[in-house]
Amino acid sequence: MASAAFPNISKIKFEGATSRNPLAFKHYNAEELVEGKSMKEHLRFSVVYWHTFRGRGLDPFGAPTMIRPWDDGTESVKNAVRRVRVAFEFIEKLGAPYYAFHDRDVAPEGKNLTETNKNLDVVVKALKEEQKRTGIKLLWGTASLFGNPRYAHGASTSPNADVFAFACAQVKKALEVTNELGGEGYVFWGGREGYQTLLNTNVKRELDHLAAFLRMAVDYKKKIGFKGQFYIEPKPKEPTKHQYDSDAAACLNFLREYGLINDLKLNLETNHATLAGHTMEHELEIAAAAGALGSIDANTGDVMLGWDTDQFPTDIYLTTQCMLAILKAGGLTTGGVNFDAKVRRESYDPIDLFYAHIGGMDAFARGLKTAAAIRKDGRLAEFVKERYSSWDSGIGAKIEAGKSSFKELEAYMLKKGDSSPSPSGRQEFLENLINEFI
Ligand code: XLS
Ligand code: NI
Ligand code: NI
Repeated sequence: MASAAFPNISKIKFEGATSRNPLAFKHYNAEELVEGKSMKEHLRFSVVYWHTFRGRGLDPFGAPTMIRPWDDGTESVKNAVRRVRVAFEFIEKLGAPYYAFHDRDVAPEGKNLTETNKNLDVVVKALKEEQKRTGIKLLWGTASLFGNPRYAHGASTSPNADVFAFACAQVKKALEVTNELGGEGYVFWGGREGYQTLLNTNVKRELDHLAAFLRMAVDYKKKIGFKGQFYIEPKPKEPTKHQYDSDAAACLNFLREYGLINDLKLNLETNHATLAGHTMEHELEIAAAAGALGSIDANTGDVMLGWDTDQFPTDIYLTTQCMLAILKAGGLTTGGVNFDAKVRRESYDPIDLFYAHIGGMDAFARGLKTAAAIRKDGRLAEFVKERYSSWDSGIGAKIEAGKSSFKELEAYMLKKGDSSPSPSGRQEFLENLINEFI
């Protein structure tokens, strides 16, 4: 490496809960075992290229505030390659095992697709070298099908068949590159797959096209022998008024309707859940119930603001609930805790990138430990089990086994006269129980 971008920062270490060093982990201790597995394996932390290395603090009201000393401000391939070295210096010092990127985050577009692909190849070579040098792996790759003006009306849901074709060509290349880099997954986030107004939109045709696009991606994945997991990332709005992949349930329904349910799992993002009017735990539970919990984009919104603020997660109550749901579902297998989060526009020093990620990692480590303690205690799970105990034997077990009928249940109730009383839900008792551990 030429010269270090973060010369005053050395590898971030675990110093324990009593440390007052802002550049140390207080809770994330990579090798510490929780439920028999290391924290590193449980959490599979990942740093995103787009916010962390391309975010410049631009907003609709003002110019970039994050002027990075290593960035010469040009869209050259040379600058892009230099940025790769910086990114890996950062991720290595942080100690995150994974990263994620969009094709257009890492390499600039050329004047046509051929040139764009060539630019990407040059940067991918550098990414590969850095992966090899550091042992950092690619959690997932993806393609930006929303940034270029050609995608203003959508990519696979564009009314223009040529735009659809371009998106397919772009994803073909992104899949090849992800495969080349040993990526463990590939994400489809429907950047502009939705509509601004129904007045100009043929919803049925657009949904059919989205499915056709995903089907071709699944075929191509098999063709090139890419073994990574495919994910679809729900989000209800932003940038379009309505995004087709609006929440976990909508995505699952779409995947089932088009016969894709075995090919894609879900990549759930906290701020997208809240934009959809759900909690993240809700989205995790819905995905897990369908056997489709894949990966998470860890961030948080602001309860006072109705948009995708993509803040770093620091709320321990939130991370505890996420980890309770994730542990219950058997953990993140191919997925990870991917920080799809950005520092605030006002936090423009490079060191803020460290503070942000350290805080997010610590918050999730704490959530993991707390969730494991709640599970070890067992009272919460026992309560839920007991609440459904009428289904474990007798008439309940018969219904669950699919061996009853309206006729039998009528006879049962006529004989009994009324249902047995249902015990209290004990919400407050359970909320207090959780707080015993936080
Ligand atoms: C945007 C999405 C995006 C995806 C990757 O809101 O979260 O960043 O994670 O395309
Ligand atoms: Ni995301
Ligand atoms: Ni987002």
